[in-house]
Amino acid sequence: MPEYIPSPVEWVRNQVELYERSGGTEGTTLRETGLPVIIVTNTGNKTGAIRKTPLMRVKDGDSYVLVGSQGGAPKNPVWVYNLRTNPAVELRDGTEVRPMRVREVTDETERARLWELSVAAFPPYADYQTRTTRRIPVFVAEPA
Ligand code: F42
Repeated sequence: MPEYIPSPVEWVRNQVELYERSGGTEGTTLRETGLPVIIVTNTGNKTGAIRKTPLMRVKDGDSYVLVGSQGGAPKNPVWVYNLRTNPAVELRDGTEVRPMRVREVTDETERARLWELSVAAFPPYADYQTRTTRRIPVFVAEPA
């Protein structure tokens, strides 16, 4: 079994800990926004270790949209590279945990639709895109 390496960022690590310890009944929203969060368990592309990444919950039918916004920072979050290398993930949405497969969205029409859906679920994404010159990566997680 690969080892689990918790996030080096304290508030992120704490959110994952509470979310999982409570079986998905506590710690399921983003701070003061009250908006729902999912947890994506992914595999490190360099270490092979297990990583857990909380992201905003953007649902599209049975799928989820994963937005690599990182608050509009100049660089992609490193989980983006993990997902590009290892698309098999486990996705927790509240009390439900399911194996999923992730793909990066490259088709412009599809991306536009999913971006709109993402901004509707979490309005700050629009602002984050204006803060950075990089194109924010968008992935879809589909039931495996
Ligand atoms: N981030 C988003 O980008 N979008 C969201 O919608 C979002 C929502 C959200 C909600 C709640 C919450 O608690 C956090 C939220 N975040 C959101 C933040 C998100 O969970 C991540 O913390 C953030 O995107 C940064 O991701 P990161 O993968 O860059 O994390 C860094 C801090 C990190 O963990 N770095 C590790 C380290 O040791 O420095 C390395 C982690 C790693 O995966 N390493 C790879 C490996 O092989 O193990 C190598 C990676 C490489 O290619 O270098």
